Amino acid sequence: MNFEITPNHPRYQSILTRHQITEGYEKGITALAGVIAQGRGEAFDYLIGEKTTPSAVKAIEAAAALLLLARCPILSVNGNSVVLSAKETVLLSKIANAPMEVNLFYRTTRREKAIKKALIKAGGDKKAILGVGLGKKAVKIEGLEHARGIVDPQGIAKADVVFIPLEDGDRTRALKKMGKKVISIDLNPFSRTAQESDITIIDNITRAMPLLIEKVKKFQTRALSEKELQSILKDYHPHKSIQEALKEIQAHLQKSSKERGLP
Ligand code: PTJ
Repeated sequence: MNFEITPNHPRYQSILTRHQITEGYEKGITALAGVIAQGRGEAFDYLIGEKTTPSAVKAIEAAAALLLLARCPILSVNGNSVVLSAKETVLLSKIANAPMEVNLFYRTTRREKAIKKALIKAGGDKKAILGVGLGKKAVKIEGLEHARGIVDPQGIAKADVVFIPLEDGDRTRALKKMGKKVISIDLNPFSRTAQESDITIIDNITRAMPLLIEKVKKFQTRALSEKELQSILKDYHPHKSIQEALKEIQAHLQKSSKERGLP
């Protein structure tokens, strides 16, 4: 599909993102439902004000601390996250020493392979990409029917911390039931994923990933101790963070109404 738009277009970023998702669909990377998911995300991004809010920054800091404290972290990758953040996912995987696992809601062998290829193209090491062509090696997550519950025994199955950008609620709940800590990125503060994760980053993946990388690097450069990382985590409360995000949305809507002269 032809894509002709210049960065001076007022909706450049949004149109570029939409293009990445639809192009991802044409290449067999993104699921058709991923196009809808992006639209849903965008609607919430409008409400948030299309910026990373203070509560999201706090959640990102807590996520960076948890990733560094993890014994066995893993980054779950799906069709949407890879087209929007392949390079960042690969970089985060390298610096946080967390392999990537292709874990799909709409799983097909073709999509698994296409996503792996996109991660390799973005600089990913083949050996750090799990969850592809598992066959009989696959482990089932209890409580999730057919393909949705398939995980890699060397990846999500044995991880203690699972990073799940743009996930569906059932899988978040199932991972929690398995005793794992879950970090999610989701623009919708009302989604079950957002409500049930240990850390919920209510922000656009395109803004949150670079910030998360920056925080991980900062904590590593400062050589934060386990105790210091634990104290960052202790300062974060998932439900309080969601409440703050809702207040930020309210404040943004009130400000926007005022600016437009609405009562
Ligand atoms: O690639 P697959 O087969 O694993 O499928 C991926 C999708 C995303 C289609 C699948 O997991 C799905 O259907 O997810 P949901 O239930 O639509 O949830 C996706 C969530 O991500 C929604 O709550 C959206 O608001 C949110 N979201 C969408 N785009 C973004 C986003 N959050 C952050 N940044 C975005 N760009």
